[in-house]
Amino acid sequence: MIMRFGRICVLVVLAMALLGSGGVFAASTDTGGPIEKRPEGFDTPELSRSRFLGWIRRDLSRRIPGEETLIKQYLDEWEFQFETLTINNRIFAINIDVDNKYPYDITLLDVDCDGIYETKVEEKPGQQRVDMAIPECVFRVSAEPSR
Ligand SMILES: [Ca+2]
Repeated sequence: MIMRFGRICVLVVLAMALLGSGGVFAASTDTGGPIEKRPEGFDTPELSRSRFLGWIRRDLSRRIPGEETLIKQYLDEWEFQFETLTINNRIFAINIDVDNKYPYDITLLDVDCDGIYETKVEEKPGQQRVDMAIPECVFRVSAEPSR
């Protein structure tokens, strides 16, 4: 089991390295893409019913001094791949693949760290990539004393 898991991790990391960026946080151009807002939040994959594939650290330190983003990749119960993006133990975005091809097609974003993903960015082939800012709240969380 451990051997098999290790191989999956390596494959995932290799795939990410070969294909460059997944998700909207890596490469970017102009804003103004297909961003949809829904105050009550969009549906997110159910982590408890998903299969954990592995994790990677993506160095975003050019954009975030001293911080690394932890990315956990999963297969959901319908075999769609998705990944969660975490800084300071806060998941702030979920990238979802709906066509089994990189890059990820949909990003759900929680812009105020309340656990509700009220922002959806859906990218279609041929469109320019959307560059979303990382929510400020993921950095504030760590500065607050734990209660
Ligand atoms: Ca929110």
